[in-house]
Amino acid sequence: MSSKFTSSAKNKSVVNQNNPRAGVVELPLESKANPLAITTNQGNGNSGTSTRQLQNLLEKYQGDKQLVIIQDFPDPDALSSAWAYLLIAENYHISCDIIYGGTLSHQENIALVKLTNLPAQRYKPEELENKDLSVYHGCVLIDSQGTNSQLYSVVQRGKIPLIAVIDHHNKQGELAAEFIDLRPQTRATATILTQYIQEGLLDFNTNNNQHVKCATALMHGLRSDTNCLMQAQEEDFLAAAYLSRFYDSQLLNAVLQSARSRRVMDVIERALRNRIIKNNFSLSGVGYLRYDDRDAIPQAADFLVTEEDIHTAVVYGIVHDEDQDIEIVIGSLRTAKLTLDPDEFIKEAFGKDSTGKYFGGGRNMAGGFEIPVGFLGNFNENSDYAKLKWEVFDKQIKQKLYRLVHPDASVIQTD
Ligand SMILES: [Mn+2]
Repeated sequence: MSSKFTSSAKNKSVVNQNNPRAGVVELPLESKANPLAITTNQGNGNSGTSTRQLQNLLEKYQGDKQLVIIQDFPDPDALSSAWAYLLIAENYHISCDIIYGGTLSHQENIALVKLTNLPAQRYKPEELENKDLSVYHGCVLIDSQGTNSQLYSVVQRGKIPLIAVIDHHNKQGELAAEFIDLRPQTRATATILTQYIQEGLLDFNTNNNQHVKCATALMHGLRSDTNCLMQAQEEDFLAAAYLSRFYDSQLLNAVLQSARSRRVMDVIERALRNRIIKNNFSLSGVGYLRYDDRDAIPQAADFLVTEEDIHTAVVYGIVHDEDQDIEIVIGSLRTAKLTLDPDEFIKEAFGKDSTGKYFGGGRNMAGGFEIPVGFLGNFNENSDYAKLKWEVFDKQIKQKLYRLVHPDASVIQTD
């Protein structure tokens, strides 16, 4: 959101007087300038009209395929709003591809995309140029008016009609789109998309994982464009209040822990991909890690335990300590189950070493273990050997955990 509009709701009318480009004053001018436009929302908090007009548009284009373009360096508001549009459009049997021309540079954005599986694809302009665009019946600009996207001109040259523009930035120039919903005094595009959903374009449902993740993304987008709601206005708070019924606060928290490096994110991604779920336990081996990244293991466990119907997560990997040139299996347990004592669980699962010392233990809600790889350590330049070694440790740890998680199951059949 532009810094011009940092006023509170109280002095909104002052903004309108001082800046004719903002709010209701602009409406008649814009309508004239855009004879093609179905609507230009005045952003006065009553979005019902534009919601109905968007609905008509979506009904008209049922079965189509659309390109959703967001800015080259997408922020959470753009990413989440584009995703919400995609889900709404899907509801009307319109399939969308979300594209951007630059990179995801901020940790939080990488986190948002990876942790929610947000379906946005990066295209270099020349790549898009070589792509067959004729499969798309139209394009849509979200949280953008095309000026901050290298891809928009490629799409224009490809003669893909601009169907809709949904944005909260000041008007950047003339746009000939069938549906234009520009609301310069709305703090976040996520607020606009949330209003569409709330007004019936999509039936958000907490049992739908995608909806929960999208609501979480929208909450993040809304927060990040309003400086953690400190610059939010009534409509943003109302949108946030609505999203609060569906979003996953722990997932949002995971996204917000943005100090994590890219490699840490990769470990979390591996943990997500490799997880095995048994009796409400989520178990995941992440393979080899650099010593600097060992903290990724507890972070991954923190994240896995946030999954629906999971009360306990265990994540482990082989960490290489370059300084001492040793390898150690490091694992973390996180639990939300009050009756599970992590200390007892870890001690029971892994027992003691030859000197009588436990391999690990725990505290309230959390535990960890460290098992030296010892004689089998290193020599990982031989990838077959490294792979075999990981498989042995992975299997051994799983067997030990399965005894407690699923007492009847046996990992290795000996007959
Ligand atoms: Mn925005």
